[in-house]
Amino acid sequence: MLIKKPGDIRYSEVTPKAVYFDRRKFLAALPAAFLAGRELLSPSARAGAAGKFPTLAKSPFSTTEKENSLTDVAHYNNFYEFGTAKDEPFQLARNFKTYPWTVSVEGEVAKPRKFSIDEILKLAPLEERIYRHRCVEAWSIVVPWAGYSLSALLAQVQPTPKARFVAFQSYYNPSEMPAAQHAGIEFPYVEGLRLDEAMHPLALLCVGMYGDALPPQDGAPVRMILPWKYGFKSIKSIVKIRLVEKMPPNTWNTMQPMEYGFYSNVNPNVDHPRWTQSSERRLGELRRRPTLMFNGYADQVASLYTGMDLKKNF
Ligand SMILES: Nc1nc2c(c(=O)[nH]1)N[C@H]1C(S)=C(S)[C@@H](COP(=O)(O)O)O[C@H]1N2
Ligand SMILES: [Mo]
Repeated sequence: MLIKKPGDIRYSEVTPKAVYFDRRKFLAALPAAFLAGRELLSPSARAGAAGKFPTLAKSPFSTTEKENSLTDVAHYNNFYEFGTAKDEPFQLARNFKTYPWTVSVEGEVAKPRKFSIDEILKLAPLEERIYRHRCVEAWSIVVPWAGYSLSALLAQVQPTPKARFVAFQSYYNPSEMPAAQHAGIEFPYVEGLRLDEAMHPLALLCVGMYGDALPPQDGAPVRMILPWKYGFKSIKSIVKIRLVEKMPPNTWNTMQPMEYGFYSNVNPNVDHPRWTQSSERRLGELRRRPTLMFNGYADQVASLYTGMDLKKNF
């Protein structure tokens, strides 16, 4: 490791990529004097360095499939606020300030309230959930996420009988996210779920991956992971969750309604108008593998959609 003049160097420049993304190893390798100069770390790295997760319960929902590497997952992202190329978010989100952070949970609830990220971290025991996650663009990843079921957060605010959907909103600040204006979609990024989907135990309120806080480009400090739906439903860097009566808008459906629906359940039998959804490429592999109904989570979630025409409700 090359450390000459700490004042002149950036966090990312002193370490090879693999180490840069493994803060435990990174911090262990640092001399104490250097650690004292933590101003060198990006704000989110500072927050993350203090907040790694020592004990994560293993989740029965985890797949036993081979995990992708942290380096792969953290260098290949969709986060249009920080650019549309897959390798842009990792560079452009580097200084994204994700601490302190507040999520407002409001709307059709008996007890609306704002949660600080520290409160969110303590609300329920954090679990490690190794999920398959599939982008609508037909690449997929297997990631050990950290979090707990969104239902634990929703229980805190007590949805009223009128609440039938959940609307999510991402953070947006054009001055922190200058690349967003070239993305071709509207911000803030919004998403939605039916209340029963949001309450399903698989719906993960996610605060970490690979045993540590989320890197900014993966949606720090808190995002959704919905493993049976295409990746764009898994909204990043959430600031607002609103319980509502009517189906809320979701960004990609608003932009291209013929191409992206509200439900967006992974479905190998319903192609995207411009490409097949019947197969996918796991990040780091060349071969294509068949895509499974509900991304392989049919046993758990198919009953949510009983009686629905999934070709119409794509
Ligand atoms: N706010 C926001 N959330 C977002 C996106 C985005 O552009 N902005 N992209 C979505 C898409 S298309 C995918 S595939 C996943 C990617 O998550 P990852 O980069 O952690 O793999 O995030 C989703 N969440
Ligand atoms: Mo995606």
